Amino acid sequence: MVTSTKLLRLPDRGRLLVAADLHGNLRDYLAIVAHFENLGSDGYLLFLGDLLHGPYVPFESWGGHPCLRGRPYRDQSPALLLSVTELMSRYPGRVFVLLGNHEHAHIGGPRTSLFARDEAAILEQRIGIENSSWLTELLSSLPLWAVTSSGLLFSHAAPGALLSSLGDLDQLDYRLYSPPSIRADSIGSGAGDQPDAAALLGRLLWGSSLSPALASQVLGALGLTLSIYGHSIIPAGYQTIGSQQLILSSSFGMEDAYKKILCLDLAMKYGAASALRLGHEILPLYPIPSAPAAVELGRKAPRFQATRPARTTILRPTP
Ligand SMILES: [Mn+2]
Repeated sequence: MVTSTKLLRLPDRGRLLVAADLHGNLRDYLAIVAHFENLGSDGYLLFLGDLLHGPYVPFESWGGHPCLRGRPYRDQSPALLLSVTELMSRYPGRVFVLLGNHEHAHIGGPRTSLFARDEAAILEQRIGIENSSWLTELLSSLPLWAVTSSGLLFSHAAPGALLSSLGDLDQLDYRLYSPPSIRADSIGSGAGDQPDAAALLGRLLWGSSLSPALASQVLGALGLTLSIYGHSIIPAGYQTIGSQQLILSSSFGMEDAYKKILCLDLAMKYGAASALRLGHEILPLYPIPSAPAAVELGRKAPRFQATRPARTTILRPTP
């Protein structure tokens, strides 16, 4: 497995669990970890970004905001960050996080303001200066895209730019960003339309979907077949667009009963979005299955439990 800064190449075999858009929901995060640990030793876990920045609103006013659907929770981004870094060190090379626009807000992207005027500033205040510099280092190291040799592309938002090769991602600098100046459905209309690196990043982190024709262009140029991303709230948990796009909603803005994750066979070639079937590759987040596989195999089921800090600095979750 080769990992460059912006591009993650996933392994060729094993099972991959994919989840999108947690926005500080620790309960859903732990449910995803339980699914992952049930996969056993050939399991991998990929988060499609936007782990951070959840609601601070009192539960009484839950529902007054369009994103406040489902079971009320309070933002637990600090605890979630600590937990995911702990998980990465517990399972080296098996847990991955892609950069979302809410992570990007901490390292050069536009400040997000879903629940506060500047969510990045608020989170950095909560965790303090020392942890904030640790956070900057962590987020700067996150890849933007993940791909498989079988042709899958994973990203946070719709892959809204026509690249000539995956190597084009290397020109990106997370500190350099300019907002998309043209509509996402007009990308790549001509050879002279190549955006600079800052504009390219803008197109890759904020788009909600692509037309089937553009998805075909973007994926075709890279030899890929199917694009999977989050970023938008899909009330049913997932939505396909044409044959080459699937949008996944695992947590944020969702009712528990509709939250979805993906469980994919990395050795399998999924030629079209329709190859991802509800109940097979597309799974409900809840209820969390028990771990019969691990017990049957007679090995000790790994438990998620913080036994030691991942770094010398410890993030303190607020009550
Ligand atoms: Mn997003």
